[in-house]
Amino acid sequence: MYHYYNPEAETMPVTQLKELQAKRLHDTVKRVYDHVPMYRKKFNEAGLKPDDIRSVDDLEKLPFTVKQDLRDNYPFGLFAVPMEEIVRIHASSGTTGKQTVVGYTKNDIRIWGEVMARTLGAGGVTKKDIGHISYGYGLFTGGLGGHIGSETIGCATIPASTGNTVRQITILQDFKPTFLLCTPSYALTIAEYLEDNKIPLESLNLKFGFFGAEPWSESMRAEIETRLNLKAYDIYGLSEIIGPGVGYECEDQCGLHIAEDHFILEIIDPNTGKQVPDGQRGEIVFTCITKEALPLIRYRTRDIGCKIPGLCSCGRTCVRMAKPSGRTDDMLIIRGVNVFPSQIESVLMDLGGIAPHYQLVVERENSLDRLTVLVELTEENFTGEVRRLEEINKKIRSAIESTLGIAVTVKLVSPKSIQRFEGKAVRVVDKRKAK
Ligand code: DLL
Repeated sequence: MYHYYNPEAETMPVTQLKELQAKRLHDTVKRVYDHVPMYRKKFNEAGLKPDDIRSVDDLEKLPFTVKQDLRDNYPFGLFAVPMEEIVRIHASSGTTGKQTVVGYTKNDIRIWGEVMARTLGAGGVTKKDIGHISYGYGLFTGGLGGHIGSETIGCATIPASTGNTVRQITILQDFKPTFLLCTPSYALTIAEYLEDNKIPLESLNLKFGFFGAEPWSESMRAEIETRLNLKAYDIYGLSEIIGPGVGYECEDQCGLHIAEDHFILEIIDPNTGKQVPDGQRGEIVFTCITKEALPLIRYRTRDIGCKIPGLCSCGRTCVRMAKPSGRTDDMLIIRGVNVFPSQIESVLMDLGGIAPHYQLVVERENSLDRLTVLVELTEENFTGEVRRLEEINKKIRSAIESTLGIAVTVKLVSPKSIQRFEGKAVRVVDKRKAK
């Protein structure tokens, strides 16, 4: 039996969903045209009036929005409502430039609660469950996003936030939450702490975990499910669109279901800007069709993903998206070859016997790029026996090289020597950029 928080919205007949999207899209386009100078200018330049947008197929006529637009209008220039309607502000730090600021009206917060309740509900959470939220509370949307979803369902909700793993584990043992929200890398840190301190999993009561905010592989999912004895769901979102709650998995764990009555998904070729056929990878683009404060039109996320053709057996009628494989700006180009950290993660996890902690270091030597993969050994493999270590190194190197098609250097490092993260993990150190 599948679970739904809002079966009416989630299983709405496709034709009805398309009509609803068309109406909401038209209304949103009109609203931004009337209230956001940047959009009025962009639409005028494209010779477009809101009434030209009558169906979802008209979406392609509209100009894109990019992160630079948010920066150019920092902090509040893209808000479509007066400041007195805003009840919340979040921001995402980003690695370069000014932070991206996002705002919410009362109704936006309600919608956020709704889509996050769908996310948790799809995994089987009911009001009898107890939620432990270990995403950061603050300007980052993870903590408060998880929080509102859990409270909207009616769960007892623990705002643990990040950090202090010892304290987190005491809470997990004493308050017995049944579900956990954090980044997949922090879930591993918790698992590691339990193992190192011989804390039995039976002293916890976790049934499900909702992990996201960074890319993670299927093999990483299997690792977390075993080591924490829970069902691990992927959750996807970004502050510019609403935060977590944009895409979520059902019990079949076969793709992220997009809350399409609120966000329209397109996959485009990042070079041409044209939509690509379902099943083909490209850049993920979202249009908000119910947001009031910051309804972004065709926002280019820089994430790479694809639509999964066909409907899911859970009965949800919305489109599904495959796990994002990375970001266009995380993609490393090494000697002309495109490399995503997630590809290397999959290779490492599939080999087994290696700790799920790794880091990629890219350097440039005599104008040649060099990729070094730091791989952490497990205690069992850390024997100090040179021949054994050489064998492991060779096995990893040839597995990575046959996947990527480029030469790499593998450096085995001792257990627990790679930095652990409480929030999003930093997997790549690109020393070429510093020069
Ligand atoms: O990370 C929102 C979030 C919080 C999502 C908690 C899920 C859970 P930002 O800080 O704005 O918002 O970062 C958004 O994170 O464009 C992706 O590159 C990445 N990302 C988020 N979820 C996933 C995921 C939050 N499930 C950026 N898989 C996005 C892969 C993800 N990447």
